[in-house]
Amino acid sequence: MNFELKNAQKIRSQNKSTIFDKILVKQAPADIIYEDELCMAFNDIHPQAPVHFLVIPKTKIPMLEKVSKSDGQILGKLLMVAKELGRSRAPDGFRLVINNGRHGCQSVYYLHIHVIGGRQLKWPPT
Ligand code: D5M
Repeated sequence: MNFELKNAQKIRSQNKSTIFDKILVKQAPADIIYEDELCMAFNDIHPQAPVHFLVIPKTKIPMLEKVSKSDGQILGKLLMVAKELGRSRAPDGFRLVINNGRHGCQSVYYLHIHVIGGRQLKWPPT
């Protein structure tokens, strides 16, 4: 069982501060590849492919199922940034993943889009 799967099995408070809260305010190190007033992208510490980075909003949302109608604009923004960075870093194609909750294998309760590429990916994901 890998680190993320093990972590995803733990029951946790969705309001607790996460490592991504700390990365956002530069209290924890990260390999930041993009930042603007609404979002940030940084390389995943446990990459699953040659290209594997995360895109997060600057306003905290713990998980996808907690988004509300008013979050539509930031969700669109995250997708646009993921698309732009994905296209330039993995020109042969890439995949976006949002893990949600325990069965979704979410280990960090701060909404993030995984962007994975740089090799042939398989389908279906298990
Ligand atoms: O994915 C959470 C992801 O976050 C997982 O792929 C590892 C990554 N992670 C955890 N800590 C860090 C730091 N400090 N820097 C960069 N990446 C990190 P999930 O979808 O919640 O399972």
